[in-house]
Amino acid sequence: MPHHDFILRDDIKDLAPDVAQLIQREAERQARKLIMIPSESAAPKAVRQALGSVFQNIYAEGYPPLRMTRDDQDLLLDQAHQLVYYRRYADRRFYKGVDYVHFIETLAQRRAALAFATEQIPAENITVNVQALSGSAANLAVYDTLLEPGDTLMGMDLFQGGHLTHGSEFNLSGKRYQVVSYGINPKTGKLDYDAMLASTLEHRPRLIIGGFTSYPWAPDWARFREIADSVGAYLMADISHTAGMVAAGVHPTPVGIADIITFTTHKTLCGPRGAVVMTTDEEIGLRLDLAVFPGAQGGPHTNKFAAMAVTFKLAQTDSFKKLQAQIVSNAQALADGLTRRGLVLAYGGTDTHLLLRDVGSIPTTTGYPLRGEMAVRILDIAGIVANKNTIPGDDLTALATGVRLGTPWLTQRGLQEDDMDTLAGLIHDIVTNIHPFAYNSLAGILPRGKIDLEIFSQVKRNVAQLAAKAGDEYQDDLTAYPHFDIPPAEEPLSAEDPPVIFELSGWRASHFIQEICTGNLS
Ligand code: DSN
Repeated sequence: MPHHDFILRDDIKDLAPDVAQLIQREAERQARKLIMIPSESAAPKAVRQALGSVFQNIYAEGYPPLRMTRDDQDLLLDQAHQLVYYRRYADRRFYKGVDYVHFIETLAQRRAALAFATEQIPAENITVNVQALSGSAANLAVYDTLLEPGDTLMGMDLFQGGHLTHGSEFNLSGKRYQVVSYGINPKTGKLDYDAMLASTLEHRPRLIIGGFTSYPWAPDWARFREIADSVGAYLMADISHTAGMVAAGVHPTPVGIADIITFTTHKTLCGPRGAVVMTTDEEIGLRLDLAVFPGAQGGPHTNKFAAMAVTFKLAQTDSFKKLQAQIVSNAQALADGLTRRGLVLAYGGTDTHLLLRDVGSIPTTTGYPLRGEMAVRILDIAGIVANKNTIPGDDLTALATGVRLGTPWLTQRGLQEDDMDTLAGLIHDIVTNIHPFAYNSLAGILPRGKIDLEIFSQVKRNVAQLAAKAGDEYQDDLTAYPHFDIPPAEEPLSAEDPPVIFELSGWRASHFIQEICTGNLS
């Protein structure tokens, strides 16, 4: 082998053992913890093989031939037929060497259309773009297609479940366009369509965005359409969170109702990190293509096309449909388990893959309120991974009082309704036993929380058991402290046990004591 060749062929374990080890640790973390971030899922091995394939090496600025984007799957895969065109005619790519990229991109597009086609809207009527690098880029490209700077767009209030790109002041969407938000009716916990209509008539947005990141109820797409039509607005559906459930037919589809649909492919779809934009309006589709490339980005990630072509094939299988139905049943079982134990859910429940616990409503012994951040930090150390989230009533992200929980990943690992009930018990044991307090640091007053070690250790052991029961492809040896630390069950301390004495000195001793003790000893 020529000397210079080593770098192409050697294994990551030899070339960068530190990186290989971190990958192995992350794989172990994913196996040993119960991941309940609703926007995360495990991409199947076949999807990751496609992502790691040699398509990664290729630039393909431009688009595949329009002709191929209209061919059905059989003709698309007739390689001899397609290569004749490739060799004979110029196409819409800026670089050559894209013989097989044409196949893989159009296959991803066609399979995406097949996965989302309905009885009324066949795949050939759906135009698909798979190039946007991720969901935010896809949404911004849609705005660039349909709006002029300064136009008004309407989206769900960020504090009630909207996404950053639906008009947050910190995002380009909120800086470039006028933003009007809609929200829920606090009495019902559900989206207030009447108020949305009134606001639409008043502000006359040019674009209405339906779709949410942390609102747990299914949208009424026909109602969204009616409201958009009342002022001639475009309707965009951002179904990033629910795309897997939509493809499986267990969640309402906006296909045939919305003018344009965006979604990421790595959430309930369980595919690569990427995004799709779909429309049944071919003219909008062509303009959207230009807004993505060259409007917003250069070369697409062609390895992602390969991973999407695998993902959308899997999304049409019966086992994927069963998985998505089970994700929803599991979320409902979790919601029931939490409510039965007296915990309050923001929005009152769920009919999707996610729910929000209102931790601010939990009575505490210290007089300080429990915040989402404290709850999710302690849950994470116990082995349950979730994120803090604003819920209706919150007005500061940092002090969010919601905890967002989702069931996609655990359902992929085979957990079912009875496991969700066990999990509800473990979550309950953690969040109802946190003692919030305020830590007077040099940076100011910081909200913190403490929990009794016995309760915490017991939950951690039970989480480890549940994670071991759940399926996973992780095969390597299990690591111990400092990476993973499962406390052994210990005999409780008895009066005969010798006391342990700590001697503390120094100017920060009182800070330290205040930090480690629930009582005010300082
Ligand atoms: N960050 C995603 C989520 O977790 O919902 C949305 O982009």
